[in-house]
Amino acid sequence: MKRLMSVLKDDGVEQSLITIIRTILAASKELSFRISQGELSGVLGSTLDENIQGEQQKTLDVIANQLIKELLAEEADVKSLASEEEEHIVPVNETGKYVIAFDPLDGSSNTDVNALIGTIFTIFPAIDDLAADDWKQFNREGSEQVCAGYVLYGPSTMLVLSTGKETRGYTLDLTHGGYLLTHPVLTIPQMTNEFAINMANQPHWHLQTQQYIQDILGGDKTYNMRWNAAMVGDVHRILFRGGIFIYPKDRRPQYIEGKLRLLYEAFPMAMLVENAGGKAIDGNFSILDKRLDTLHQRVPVILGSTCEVELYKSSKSND
Ligand code: FBP
Repeated sequence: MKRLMSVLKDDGVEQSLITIIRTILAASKELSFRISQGELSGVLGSTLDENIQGEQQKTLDVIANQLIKELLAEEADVKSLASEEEEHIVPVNETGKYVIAFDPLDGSSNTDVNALIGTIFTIFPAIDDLAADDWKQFNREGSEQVCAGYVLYGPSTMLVLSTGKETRGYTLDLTHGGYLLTHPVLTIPQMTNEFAINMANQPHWHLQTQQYIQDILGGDKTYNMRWNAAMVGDVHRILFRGGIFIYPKDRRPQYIEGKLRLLYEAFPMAMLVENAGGKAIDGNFSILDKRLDTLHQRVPVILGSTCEVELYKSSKSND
């Protein structure tokens, strides 16, 4: 099986971008090992601190953030970093060619129950005439990403990555510690009967989501539901067998623009899904056409099998 580095070279990916991807994945291998050790490695539990989102930080959130930040800070071609666990952007090298944003540990509520968690990342070309500490390095449209990926820490550790062409899947080979190409081209089926949403939030939903769920559960077609409470887990399933993932905006004050963050959750997942033949919208508009206005901005996320996303989009919405 082909190794990741040779696939990236064959895909014509620039050496400095390959080096940055390799660095992120070096962190993921250490995280994969520590996560697999669970209680034995002291990575479980919570800290007493809250992150910028007002969420209690898990020990793994802090460990993953520190590890990825430290390794990327040693790379000459990194200009700036942004992370779910950092309030402000982190300047690295004024002459760096790329800026990287990441969710160091997605699915935090799963860490202590041995369920699916992951690391999500996205890479943009740096803006030369802006300083490394200028947040406008990330004031970008989703379509400007040159690389998006996630690592899923599950029964096996898997990487899903796109550098602008196909979305490919790799499995971490524990015998030699490298990622091997196991899924050369991931393609999302157009049709599906599987949906993922946190049904507990139904009382707070707007009409569009109420209508869509009512229509699919009340129609002739039989649907099934799945919810991993970790976006990486739900998107992974959709990339492999189709489905629709919905985290809509709702009436709760903290979620009037949805829960998930545009920069380091929605943008990279939208690129991976759309390069696998799926669709990603905010309820009406393409997520990749959106521009980031604030670093930790939230956005409604509806993504997956194209026909189903279109069905959601066409659901009655004016309430
Ligand atoms: P973080 O764990 O990175 O904060 O991500 C948010 C998230 O855990 C997503 O991965 C997941 O889809 C969603 O929140 C689960 O939300 P809920 O707890 O409402 O089901």
